Amino acid sequence: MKIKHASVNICSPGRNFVTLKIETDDGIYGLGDGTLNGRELAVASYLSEHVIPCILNRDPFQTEDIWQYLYRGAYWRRGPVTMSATAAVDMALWDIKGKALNTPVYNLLGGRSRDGVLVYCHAHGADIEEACDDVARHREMGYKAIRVQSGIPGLDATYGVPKGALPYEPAERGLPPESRWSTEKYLLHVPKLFARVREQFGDDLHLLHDCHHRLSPIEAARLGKELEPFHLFWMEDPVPAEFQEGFRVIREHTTTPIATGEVLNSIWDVHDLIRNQWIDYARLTLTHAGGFTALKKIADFAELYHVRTGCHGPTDLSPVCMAAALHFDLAIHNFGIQEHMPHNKETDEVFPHAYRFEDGFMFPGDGPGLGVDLDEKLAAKYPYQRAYLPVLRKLDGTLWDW
Ligand code: GCO
Ligand code: MG
Repeated sequence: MKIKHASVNICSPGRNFVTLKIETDDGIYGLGDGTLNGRELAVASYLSEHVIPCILNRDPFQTEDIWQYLYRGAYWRRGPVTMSATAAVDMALWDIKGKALNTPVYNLLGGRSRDGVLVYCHAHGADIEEACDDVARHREMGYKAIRVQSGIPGLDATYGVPKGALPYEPAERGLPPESRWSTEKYLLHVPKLFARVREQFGDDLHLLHDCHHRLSPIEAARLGKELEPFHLFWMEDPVPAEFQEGFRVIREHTTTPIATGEVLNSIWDVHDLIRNQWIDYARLTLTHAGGFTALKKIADFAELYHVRTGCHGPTDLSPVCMAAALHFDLAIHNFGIQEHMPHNKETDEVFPHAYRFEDGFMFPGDGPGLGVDLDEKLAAKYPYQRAYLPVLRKLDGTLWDW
């Protein structure tokens, strides 16, 4: 079997998605997600201009060699654009392998290691009251693990709390919107939020929280310590993730479990975090970290140090990535949890899929390959629209991490 043709689809059924379709000479095709929120066209052009010409006529079963060719062979390595493009190829090739062998991708990764994939959802509210109502709503839907974010008194906007009733993360059309931030106000508020949630919902729910890269190591240490009585499943991205040594300071002060990695894209970015046991959960995604071939190696390395996975699963990754993540999560031994933000109706229609949610768990489906498709006709009705994530400044105007 040979790769005969490959094309990049860019569509925007509510938000932008970059999908690679690889076709073989015997009629099988595979899909890969290369979406990088706010930088979509860079990946699309990296694929069309630099990657596709190099993979034509290759054997799609050679996932290891093709991955090495795109990583080592390019001389320039790592980085979110490169790794997302490489991931799109890798994902599509595993999809092809599964279809060619008539088996779900999880069987190629080691087979099922569990019955279903534990997922966490997002609950949020403008204040503690509203956040608790949203926790109750998600618990009713069956979720066993819930991330909780709330508005901060004295701040107009904060991460994780959408404007109005919108369920989605911001990626706004036009130029990046800006909002203001105060670490002091945030640190005073979050322990009150979790004290209230635990009081109302008891000990059974897994609770998570995302600091979204905004604290210094010692501030994060303080927060982790103050959250200990509420035994969180994890505290996410306490400090900017590229500062690996910063996690040592946090670790020295608190037993609150730490998760990071959604903005990282290679094993080298988490090497120190894992081997020093500074984190508990690695959140890299299949899309941004080079696909199955790369993430399996990261997970296997992490397993030695009792670090588990917690793949990023926002709506700015397409259902192709979600499907791929579920196969991965089902198969690897050191799976921790999977993030689940449901896509909107239009996205689900453009990407028909076999995966499903039931009673707090997700299941990838047992058909061949990844079990997800792309309706190209429908996708054409939703053309790309430039959109950006917000930019953050402190109250005095200093640029900060969003
Ligand atoms: C999460 C993430 C997202 C990111 C988004 C950026 O934990 O789900 O932090 O909310 O902000 O994916 O594109
Ligand atoms: Mg996050």
